[in-house]
Amino acid sequence: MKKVFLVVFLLGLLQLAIFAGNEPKEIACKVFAACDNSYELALNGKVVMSGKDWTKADSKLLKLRLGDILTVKCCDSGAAAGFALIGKVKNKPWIVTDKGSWRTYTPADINKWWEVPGETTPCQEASAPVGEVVSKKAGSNCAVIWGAGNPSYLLRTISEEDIK
Ligand SMILES: [Ca+2]
Repeated sequence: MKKVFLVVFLLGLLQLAIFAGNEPKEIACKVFAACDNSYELALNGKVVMSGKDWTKADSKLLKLRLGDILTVKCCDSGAAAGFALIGKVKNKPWIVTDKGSWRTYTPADINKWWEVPGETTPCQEASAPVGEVVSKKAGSNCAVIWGAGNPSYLLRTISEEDIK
C-alpha cells in the first residue's frame, strides 16, 4: 500500500514539474527607444516607457513573455518623423524596429489607443536621425519606422519565433 502512495506522490510531482515547464518563460530585455518627436510605449496595455526628446534614447529593463504585446503611440511635430527601438537580451539585439516584424493599426478608441483592433497593416520604414541616436546608445543597428498617420500606432508581438 505504501508503494502505491509513493507512486501517486511521484506522479503528482512530475505533473507539477510539467506544469511549471509550460509557464511562459520570462525574458529580461533591456529596451532602448526614442521617437521623433514623442512616444508612449505600452506593455500589454500599460504604459511603461515614454519620451519627448529624440536626441536622447531612453532605456528600461522590461520582462517579456510569449504573447506579450508592445504598442507604441508616436507623435510627430514637424520635419522628420520616426520611431526606433532596440531590445537586447544578454547584450545581444533581440527585438528591433524593422519593417517586417512591426505592424501599424488604427485604434477604435484613441483614449484606449493600446487596444489593438482585429486588422493591422505593415508599418513603413522612415528616415530620421533618431535611428542613429538609438543605435549609438544600444551599440547595434535598427531601422526607423512609422505608421500611417500622426499620431502613428505601432505594434510588436512577442511570438514563438522570438522565444525559440
Ligand atoms: Ca519631427
